[in-house]
Amino acid sequence: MTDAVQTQSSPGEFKQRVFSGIQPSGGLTLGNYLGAIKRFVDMQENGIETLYCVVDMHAITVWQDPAALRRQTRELAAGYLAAGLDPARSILFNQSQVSQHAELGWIFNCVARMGWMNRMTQWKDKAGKNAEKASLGLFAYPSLMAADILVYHATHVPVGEDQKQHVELTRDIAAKFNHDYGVDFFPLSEPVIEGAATRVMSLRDGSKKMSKSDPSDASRINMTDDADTIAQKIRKAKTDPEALPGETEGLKDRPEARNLVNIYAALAEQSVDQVLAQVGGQQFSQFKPLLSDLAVAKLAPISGEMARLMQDPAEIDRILGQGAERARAIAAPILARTYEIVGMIR
Ligand code: AQP
Repeated sequence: MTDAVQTQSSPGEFKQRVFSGIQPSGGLTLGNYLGAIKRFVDMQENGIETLYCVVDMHAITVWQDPAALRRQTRELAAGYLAAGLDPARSILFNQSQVSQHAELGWIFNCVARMGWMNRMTQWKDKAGKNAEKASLGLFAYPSLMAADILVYHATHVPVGEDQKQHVELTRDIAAKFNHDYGVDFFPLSEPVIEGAATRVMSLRDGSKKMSKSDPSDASRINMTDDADTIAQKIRKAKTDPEALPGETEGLKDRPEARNLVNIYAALAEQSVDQVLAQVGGQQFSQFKPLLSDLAVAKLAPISGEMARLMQDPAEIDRILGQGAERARAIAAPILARTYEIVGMIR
């Protein structure tokens, strides 16, 4: 399908290609939408080649009930489609259908260093004090993520702020591989972290990221929440007693207020300054209903479409299968060349 795969060149000479993924480790949140999917759609509209993956192999680094994993994989694919990703223009697939990810992941396990993995914030957050009991997969997660990106020689990776460190590690792995084998084979991929909501915070705690696996459902807005639930969660969102400031500077040291304004700005596609010019001086009792109305107006069409798509799981599976075939056509020659560089007889 592609004639653009480059198997030898210096990092600067790679064709622009975008790759990103989301784990089907729960339902999609507003954080995933604003920090990732909305950006995925923007990049698709820019005419660059785009691959978007449901990273099911990452999801099982923590326990997933098999039936729930299947449902969440389809629901995430439905979220991609409902938000505007077009399978004719973007390659949409689930990771486990393209075995090249796991194969390159193994090679990168042998390139990456234990110390690098140990320094990953997500590893420390997720394994915490129970590192001894965490899966080996959770520890090696960033190495598989590097393979996800580099098996396509992707040059750009749209992600939320929390994934920046993993994309930087991907660059380190690419650079070490290139150095160790004396090649300029893998590009140094760039994270693309843009927009007003690159880090959407929990509605219950402005110092914690909004996350699909947070035990508190009230901490997040799920893409499948109905209008009443969204309004209720925003009404109960933690705030402070002050009125909203007129300028961005006034949000300093007010994490909860900053979070709600950032969410508003991202949904309204305005800058934080523009939003504050309109709502500065308002109490939260005035601002929260505005935010609810906006969130419902933006999210309801997406959740409605997700529900419609979920009624035909066979069609979702067909789209993922077709995407996987196109993804394999790009990944296979890059992996084959990698094996050759490493010295494997094929
Ligand atoms: N709160 C967030 N704000 C902005 N962006 C976010 N992303 C996740 N949460 C936020 C972005 O969504 C993409 C997919 O993330 P992921 O599913 O691969 O893993 P994650 O970052 O660990 O997301 P979650 O929701 O917190 O999942 P769990 O709870 O399973 O760990 C990434 O681009 C991420 O930056």
